[in-house]
Amino acid sequence: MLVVLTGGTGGAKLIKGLSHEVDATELTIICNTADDFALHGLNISPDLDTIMYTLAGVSDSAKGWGIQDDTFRVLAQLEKLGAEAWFKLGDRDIATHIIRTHLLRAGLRLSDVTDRLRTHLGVKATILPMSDDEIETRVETAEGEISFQEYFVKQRWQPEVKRVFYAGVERSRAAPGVLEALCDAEKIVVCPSNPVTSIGPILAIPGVRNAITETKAHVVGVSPMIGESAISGPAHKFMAAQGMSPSAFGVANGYADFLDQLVIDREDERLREKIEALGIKVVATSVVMKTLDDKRRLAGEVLALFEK
Ligand code: GDP
Ligand code: FO1
Repeated sequence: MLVVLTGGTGGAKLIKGLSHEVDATELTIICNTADDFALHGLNISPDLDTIMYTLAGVSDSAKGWGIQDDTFRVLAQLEKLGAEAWFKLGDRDIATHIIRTHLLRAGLRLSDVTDRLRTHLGVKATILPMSDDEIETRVETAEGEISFQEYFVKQRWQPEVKRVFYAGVERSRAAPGVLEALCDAEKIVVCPSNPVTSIGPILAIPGVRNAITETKAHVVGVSPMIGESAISGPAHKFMAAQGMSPSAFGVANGYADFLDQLVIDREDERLREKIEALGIKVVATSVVMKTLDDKRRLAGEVLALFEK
């Protein structure tokens, strides 16, 4: 059993590669839901959908989110009717949010809804939301506190980040199957996802960090950083705001209690010694994934680490 911890866009790239290298039924994906929010009365789970669309082969891989070749006619009409249009919901994507909202209102848990949606899309891998409870990443900026999507999409991650917290996490519970998957896993991959806003919320759920620290599984991480910057997006800003070094070393330090190995970029080779001093073995390769070949190659290299 291979268990993967992920956010949305960066994690999806490696998961795409992994899905070509392992039997999908062997794959359990634990996905961040702290970016979830409601808009136009709809429950939107961007990371779950990115992973689900990726595995279904319908994702827009150029944008990293949404459905390929989607149209935006509903959004145009919403805007005409005075609704907010900063979050670009595609017409086909909206169908997912309508069904999710309907089923949640009917009393189903997010984990049940996710399982139903992925089955309809023909996805064989198990996709588990990290929790069925509401947990929301809140970003404190100089201008006040905002949601993650307001920071990331509406404000294009420009405001200075002072602090990040996960509202609701203390009283949350891991979704059914999450702790069991971590305890029973032979192999765990921590995707090159944002350590603060994607992996951070998963680890903050009571019991999760302990499960991944105590598991007998071999735990391998992939760095989302090269030098002092994220490969894409604002992870370095979030890491700095949380007092972490914005680098592969910062990632290693943040995961030091459970990580056995970290895959870093060759450009970060100089960090090897410092990371290995934390008790984490380092593998340096190219961690940039542009093409499907890149994704498969990196996934193959990660999987090979479990065989050694
Ligand atoms: P989000 O939920 O959309 O933010 O998705 P993730 O947290 O899963 O991914 C965001 C992270 O992916 C960013 O910190 C990026 O640096 C990282 N990332 C994006 N593309 C790549 C890539 O090609 N290789 C690696 N190693 N990391 C990447
Ligand atoms: N990201 C954007 O930068 N702009 C968008 O308009 C946008 C729309 C969108 C619609 C559905 C969806 O599932 C994701 C979407 N994203 C958009 C992705 C965005 O939510 C982030 O990449 C993730 O939340 C980060 O985890």
